[in-house]
Amino acid sequence: MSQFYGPDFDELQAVDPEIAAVLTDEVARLRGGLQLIASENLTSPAVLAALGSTLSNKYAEGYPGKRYYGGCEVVDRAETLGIERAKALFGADHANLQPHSGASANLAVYGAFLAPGEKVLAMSLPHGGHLTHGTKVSFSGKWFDAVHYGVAKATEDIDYDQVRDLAREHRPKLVIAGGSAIPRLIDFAAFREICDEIGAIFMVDAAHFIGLVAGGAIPSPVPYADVVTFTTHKVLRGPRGGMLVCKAEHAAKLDKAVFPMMQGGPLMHAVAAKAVALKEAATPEFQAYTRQVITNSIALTDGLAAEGMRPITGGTDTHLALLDLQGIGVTGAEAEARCAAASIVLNKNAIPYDPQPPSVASGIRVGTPSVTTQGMDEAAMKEIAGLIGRAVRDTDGTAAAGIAADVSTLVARAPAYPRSTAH
Ligand code: DSN
Repeated sequence: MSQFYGPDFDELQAVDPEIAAVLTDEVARLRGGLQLIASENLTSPAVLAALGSTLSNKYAEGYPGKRYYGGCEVVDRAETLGIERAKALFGADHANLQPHSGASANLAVYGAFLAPGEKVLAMSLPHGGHLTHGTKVSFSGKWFDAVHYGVAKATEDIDYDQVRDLAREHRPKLVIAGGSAIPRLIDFAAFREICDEIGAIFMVDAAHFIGLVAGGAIPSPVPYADVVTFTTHKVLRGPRGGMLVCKAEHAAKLDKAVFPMMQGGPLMHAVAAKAVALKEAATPEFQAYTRQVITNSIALTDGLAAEGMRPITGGTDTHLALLDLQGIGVTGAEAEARCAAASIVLNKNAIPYDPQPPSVASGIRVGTPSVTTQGMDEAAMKEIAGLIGRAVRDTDGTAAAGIAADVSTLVARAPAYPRSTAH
């Protein structure tokens, strides 16, 4: 018998059938529809096993070999393996696997380098940035003085002239590149040059695309940035959580900012699961996966353009695309709801210079991490584009059931979690 005391679904069903039903229903939901949220993925059974383990029990405040609790010698091995794997995978001097989320990792960077009230320059949320990059509703905008750059109207891509002008004018202490709706590659060298000119710390929030970097499918920000923060659950396909890698000179400062400045005890089951994901990400299979994610993303974007949806920036270089639906007279909110009715899960998204409020939005965001994990290819992307095209035009809901049936046929060919018995 195995020494491992891990997930036992029968036990959960006996103790708490209501929550057991939530778990099986969620697997059924994942298997029954198309998951096109750009920030989601289907993490592996090995990662899930580490997550559902007794490592969840252990208090381990501190870092490997320097804990504030006894009994950490076993969990230390998981964190040390994870740190070494991250350093090797990303070619980084230092890694911290403890941030509970991407937002926590970003909070730690602010804490390490800025005093309250100091200036940060980052991409504006409506142009593709992130809540934690200085929006007024987040700690980052409440406690720090945020200045925002955006995209140029003509190209819909980052306006590097504006970044440089704002940097010279405001002389921020921290400059952030990255966001949650940027379909194109970012010119990290240009940001580095701007930061060097004004003596700013350069942070890349690579949450969305770090998996593509891990797989070697796109260039890495690590050689350019002082610190790279990210989540581990997007293209990277690990557990829900955060991480950061940084230059050696910032290691001690950032470690102290993660713990004890911003967080208490690390979630050691999550740290172990991140280590598993980092091992999986170092394989040739994962590298091929990341290349296919982009191939699929381009195919899906082309297919959606053929359906009358305008790709922001004219296309994509990454796992995600942003589509402007104004040309077909549909709002992002309508598109999201109509697709949901047809078992297609995606999100409405503001487009640059959007005339609609964010709750309505003129666009949708789609991503290919999950469907690519399921093994779908470019031909499937063309089918998906056609299904989305039908769904968004379904003004009265009469077509939803038929589209959902076609979705069901498509996903049956490449199901999520094929070994699951949930149905
Ligand atoms: N909410 C994430 C996303 O969907 O991109 C970013 O935090």
